[in-house]
Amino acid sequence: MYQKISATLIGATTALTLIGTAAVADDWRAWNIHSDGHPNTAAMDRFAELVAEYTGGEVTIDVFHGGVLGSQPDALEQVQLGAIDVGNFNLGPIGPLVQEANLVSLPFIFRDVPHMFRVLEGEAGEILAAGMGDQGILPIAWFDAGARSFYNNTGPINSPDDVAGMRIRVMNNDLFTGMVDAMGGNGTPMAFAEVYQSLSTGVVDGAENNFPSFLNVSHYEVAGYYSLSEHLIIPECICVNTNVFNGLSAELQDSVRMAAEEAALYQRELWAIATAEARATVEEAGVVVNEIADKAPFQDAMAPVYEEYLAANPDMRELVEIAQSTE
Ligand code: GTR
Repeated sequence: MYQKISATLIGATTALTLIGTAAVADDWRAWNIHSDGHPNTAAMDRFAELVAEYTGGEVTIDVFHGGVLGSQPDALEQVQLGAIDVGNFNLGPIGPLVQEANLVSLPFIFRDVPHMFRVLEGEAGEILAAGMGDQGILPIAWFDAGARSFYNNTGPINSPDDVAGMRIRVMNNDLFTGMVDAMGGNGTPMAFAEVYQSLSTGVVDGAENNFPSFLNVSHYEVAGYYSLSEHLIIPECICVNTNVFNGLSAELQDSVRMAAEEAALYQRELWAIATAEARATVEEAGVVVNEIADKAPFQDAMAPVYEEYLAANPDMRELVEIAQSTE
């Protein structure tokens, strides 16, 4: 009799444990703005596979590609609210939500991509990540997004004067409108999905992006001049809703972080290849790509952007100094 009861009890406990385990399994909705053929799409698919594998299926991810869950600024708000759990985000549009994130959106703040990664891996990166986590958008890995350069349908840009008078689409962040305005142009914030049509109908004269995105969304078909200004080197993240992430056990958090870091290493490998390939493809298609012999006038033109920004956000001075003094 005793044996029978305890066997029943053990059975019940096991069943409860199983139910308990099933109940904590998390299904995440993931946002990705890119479509097939873009390295970040492959990296997000890899992230989802690795998360399922490393968590033994306790966390699963449905990745919605092509921005179908909404524009980037909208999707970021959805992450803050928890309606979207995770995504691959550019830090540019995070600036209006998280002051610290604007560090990486200051034009010419980084010397090159390796410098950007060194800053992210140091003290400035820690402060930035903490600021993002506090606002509900927790970065768990960093992607390479190369450098952004101007492209347009009028002619090559060699100096800030060539930007003067041009209407240039920028991502949603006052720093970017200020950047174009400081060259005498007209910075126009607009959702990524609207840029192709706006270029083709002349609503804007140009935009700015890296080679893989310029190719992937076919902007090269409607903007035949790409000028290597490399004015912004902005990282991207795999970012998770902070509460969703903190709600996981420590073990599951480690597994998800491990998956994100591995997916990011994969993304960086793909990125280098995709950048070279995309440049070759658009050049073959007839896009005129020009180097800019002297970028100093562009950097000089940014002095008022920094002055105005730091006057309005004095708390950011220290972070900017840490980044600039990072070797
Ligand atoms: C891409 C970036 C996207 C988006 C886009 C844009 O390079 O990967 O997240 O920010 O640029 O210009 O809106």
